[in-house]
Amino acid sequence: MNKNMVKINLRAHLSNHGVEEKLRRIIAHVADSAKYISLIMREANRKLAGTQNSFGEDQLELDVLADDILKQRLEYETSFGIGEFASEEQDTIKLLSTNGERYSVTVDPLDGSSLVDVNLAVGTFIGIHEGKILSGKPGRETLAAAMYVVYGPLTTLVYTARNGTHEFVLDPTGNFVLSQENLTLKDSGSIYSPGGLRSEWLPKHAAFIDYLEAEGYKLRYSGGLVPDANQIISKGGGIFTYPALTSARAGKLRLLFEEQPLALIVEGAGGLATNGVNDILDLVPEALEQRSPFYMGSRIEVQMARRYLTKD
Ligand code: AFP
Repeated sequence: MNKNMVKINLRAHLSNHGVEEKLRRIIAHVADSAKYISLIMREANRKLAGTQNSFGEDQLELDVLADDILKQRLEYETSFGIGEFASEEQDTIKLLSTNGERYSVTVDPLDGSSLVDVNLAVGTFIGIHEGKILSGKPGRETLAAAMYVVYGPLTTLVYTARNGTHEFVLDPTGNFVLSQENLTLKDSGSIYSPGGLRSEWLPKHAAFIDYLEAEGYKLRYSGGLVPDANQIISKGGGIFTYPALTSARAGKLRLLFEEQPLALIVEGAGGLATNGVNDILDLVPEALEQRSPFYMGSRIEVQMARRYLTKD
């Protein structure tokens, strides 16, 4: 960044974009929580907590801490109200306020926690919903904003409040400073990020990946959805896939916690996200544990995926 350029922090950006006041406050407070999470990551306690999350996965102490930091901030901060709160680390929806609040929040506090011990980038996903979390409506109608934070060599935050998709970097003074306004995916890119064991892919998905490889797409896969998706978005194109598997027909990734927030962000950047047939944002979340096959990235690759997956 040019030294003489005025730095725009997240709060100022939200105000300048006319984001509704309560929504603005929620985003700003989640960003503050992410700062603390990035600090505790530096203390590098990579031990298991000895507990399991609602999906039966072993939790790290960091998973539990990140979850507490987010939940406590949203529960006790009084400048806005949160109706419901759901976390990938807990098995039920918590009602944080009974005052008929406008927004509810879903969090995946530390996505990719199996990468913590090898010091690869990990992240946090947030979805901010109008009304209840399981409202019987598609994500497209209920998601007011979404964000993710990447804890890598830099801590970066990408958000959309349906006002484009924007990236901020946590600077040494503890401020999230605008680094890229209106991130935009090109119509197509040159990288692919294929999740799931190849031996468990179904034939139509395998044929699509063969196509990408024959076209010369380069493989980029870390095993962390936040950094893998962020790479596609930051490089301006390409495709991330986590398909249906022979052992798991709905794939691995969770609709509410990971896929719909990411879909809002990628659509805000001009890209697409689908389950192979329908847009991810057109799906109706019916349960916290709901999963779906997932294809996200630039338009041409995602449309091509859809063509392969719906071929007779
Ligand atoms: P962990 O949180 O257990 O590391 O899982 C991460 C994740 O949910 C998502 O971030 C990755 O894209 C995906 O799993 C990777 O799954 P594979 O290990 O099957 O590649």
